[in-house]
Amino acid sequence: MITVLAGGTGSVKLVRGLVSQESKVNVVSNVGDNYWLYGLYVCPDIDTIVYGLADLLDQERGWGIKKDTFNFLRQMEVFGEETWFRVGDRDAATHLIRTNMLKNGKNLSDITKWMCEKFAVSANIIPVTDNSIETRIITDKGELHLQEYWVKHRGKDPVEGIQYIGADKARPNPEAVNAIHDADMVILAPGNPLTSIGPMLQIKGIRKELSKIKKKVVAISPLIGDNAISGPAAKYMQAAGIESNAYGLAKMYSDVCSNIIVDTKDRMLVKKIQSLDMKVFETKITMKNKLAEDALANFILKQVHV
Ligand code: FO1
Ligand code: CA
Ligand code: CA
Repeated sequence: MITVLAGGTGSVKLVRGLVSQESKVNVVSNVGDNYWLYGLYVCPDIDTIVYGLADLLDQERGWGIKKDTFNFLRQMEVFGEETWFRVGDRDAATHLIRTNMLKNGKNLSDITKWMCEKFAVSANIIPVTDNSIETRIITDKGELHLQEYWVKHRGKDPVEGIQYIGADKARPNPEAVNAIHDADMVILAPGNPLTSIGPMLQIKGIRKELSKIKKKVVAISPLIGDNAISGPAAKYMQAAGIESNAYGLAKMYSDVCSNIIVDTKDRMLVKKIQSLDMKVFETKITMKNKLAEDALANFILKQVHV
């Protein structure tokens, strides 16, 4: 049994590769990106994994449902609402039903389980906590919710820091703790280390459980050289005072993780990472197609012995 800690867009390809090769996969999902929109509770990372595993994900965008329509959003525009967050019609149904279930007293874990059944997803998707965590980006103009910074303002302002509101008080999902404890291997997906994996590591119970079994934890770098394969990871790492390369990542994860997979192009960082008492594995980490997703998943499952 393997357990993956995952964000959304940067993580879904690897999660899909792993699920195609391993029968029992737990996905512990970030909730720091979650966002209230028009009274609807949107959970981008959970939904990206669910849609990705259900083969419904719009792969080009990396979020939302493929071939979705946007009539609901256009009507909200007519009503004078802001429409920078592009919720599709089918996607909106997901948020609406989830919000209703929350209002009827169900917790996010149970709702996510129900959602997996409805979308015929076999992996066990576990929100890292049922409490609220909000990732906030601090800029020179003030603090913004991650979605406002990245989607509304297109990530253009310089970043001064990152905060996880609620993380220190959040109770880890007991099922997530067990999934980490019982796994033969725990994988930190190549999601954004600060906004996808970071919020989960900020929850004390999760961090503690990982540190106990760190010999079994394998991180996949989302960076090649000084740059992220996609998204703003490098910018956020620099803002947090972390070197934006595989070494900086390894150092950031060194309390919770003893193994890291880096791209073959980062060979020159291997010795330096090993000095952190970490095992380093080299392979091609970009996943441009299904073949590459499966190849990386296969490498992790067959070549990395923990
Ligand atoms: N990302 C965008 O860049 N623009 C959008 O309009 C957008 C809409 C959206 C709707 C539903 C959903 O689940 C995710 C969506 N995302 C969108 C992606 C999401 O905001 C990601 O969490 C962030 O891009 C940060 O990883
Ligand atoms: Ca995300
Ligand atoms: Ca076991």
